[in-house]
Amino acid sequence: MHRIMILNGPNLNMLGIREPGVYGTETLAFIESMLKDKAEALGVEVEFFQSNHEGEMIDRIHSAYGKVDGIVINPGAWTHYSYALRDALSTVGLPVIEVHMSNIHKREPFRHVSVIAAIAVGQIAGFGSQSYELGLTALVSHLQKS
Ligand code: CA2
Repeated sequence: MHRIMILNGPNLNMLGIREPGVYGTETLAFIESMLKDKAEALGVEVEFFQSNHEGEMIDRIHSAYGKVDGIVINPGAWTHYSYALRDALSTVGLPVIEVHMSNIHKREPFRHVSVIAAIAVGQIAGFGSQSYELGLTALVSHLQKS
């Protein structure tokens, strides 16, 4: 059975708690429980991790090496500037799907750039919490093809 890590970067622990207008009313715990159901339906195992600390996230990515088959990540604002996160993801050599709840391409110009996208299998943005489900589905079909 494929094992998938679902990662969330800074401030995403605040989903559903602050500014529901921007990112919706669902909490991260709720999204993770939806993803657990989706994973069961797809026949894969998932584990979740969220951090507001870049080094902690990088350590977690390193720990995925040899233990998981792929990564779905919403890197939050790190998306736009963290070469350290990008290097960590490319170092472990696992397929990565980048997801965003909002459509980063129709927001402020600094959000149009992703330093992660070039090392990802693909990017999904703009579908709210469904972006995660689409990302998980895309990763599973990628793993089944390879
Ligand atoms: O659209 C996305 O999923 C983002 O990755 C979310 C990040 C943002 O920096 C990216 O440009 C796009 C921000 C997450 C902030 O989450 C909050 C949750 C609740 C209240 C305030 C912020």
